[in-house]
Amino acid sequence: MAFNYNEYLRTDKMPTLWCWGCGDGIILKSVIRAIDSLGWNMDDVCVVSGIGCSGRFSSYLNCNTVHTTHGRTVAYATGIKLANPDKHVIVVAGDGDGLAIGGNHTIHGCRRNIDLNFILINNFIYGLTNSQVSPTTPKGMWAVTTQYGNVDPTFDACELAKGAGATFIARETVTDPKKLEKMFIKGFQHRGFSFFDVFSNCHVNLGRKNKMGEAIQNQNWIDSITMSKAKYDKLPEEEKINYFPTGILHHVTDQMEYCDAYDLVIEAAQNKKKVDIPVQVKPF
Ligand SMILES: Cc1ncc(C[n+]2csc(CCOP(=O)(O)OP(=O)(O)O)c2C)c(N)n1
Repeated sequence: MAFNYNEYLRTDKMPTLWCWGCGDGIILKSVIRAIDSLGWNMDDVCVVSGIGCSGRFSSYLNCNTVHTTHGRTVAYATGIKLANPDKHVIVVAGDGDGLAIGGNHTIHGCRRNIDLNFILINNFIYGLTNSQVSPTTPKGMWAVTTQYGNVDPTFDACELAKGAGATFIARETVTDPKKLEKMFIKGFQHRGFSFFDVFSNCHVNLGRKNKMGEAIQNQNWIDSITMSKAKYDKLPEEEKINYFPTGILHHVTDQMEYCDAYDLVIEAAQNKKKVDIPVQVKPF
């Protein structure tokens, strides 16, 4: 029997505002399929998104949703999770939203290891506002704010998340929705900060002037810069600069989750004692 997406969607909001061929719809479907596989009740799910094409994500899912201010998803989601620790909180942010204006919040969400599912929709550009350069726009590419070519180096969002202390980190792309779905199923079950770097195509605003103006050309480019972690690990060091590894990149389960840590603080405050946890000088 065909999968019934409508059960999970606000069908009155269809069609979406996303451009034809946009990868964001693939991510939406993969998230729905993961929620369905896990048997989550939509009343127990809260989706928090920022501003951007990616920000529209929360409008389309028929669950508790908050469409927050640009770059502030993690701050809102932290409050929501602390007040409702038994709910599943999914955060959706673009590369501008989550790494530029909201980069600070993203770092601190990772550091606290709060049980959020943070989906970075990484399309390498500010999509909604028409092609401003983002922290993941590759060096050398055109953007409306880098008309002569972007000279700013980019960075690996997963490495940032790892350095900041996220305990589940994975990357997949919209060109393989099955892998995307599997990644979400695995990461959604992790208790702690799950960071998903999802490469999506924005052939309209990134592709237009960068010789990949069709969805398929932009997706082929995404395929050309990614490979499985197993293959990536075997590459000579000097070749690694051309590729991003995909799959589960980091997963640790021995770090305390933030709602649990906060419970200790509440208990300590009630007993008028200092919280009883060992001193730890590095994240892990
Ligand atoms: C405080 C603030 N600054 C700037 C904007 C304008 N703005 C809206 S969306 C956006 C960038 C969106 O890019 P990204 O986060 O990469 O998401 P995408 O649209 O590509 O999904 C900007 C700069 C805003 N809404 N609020």
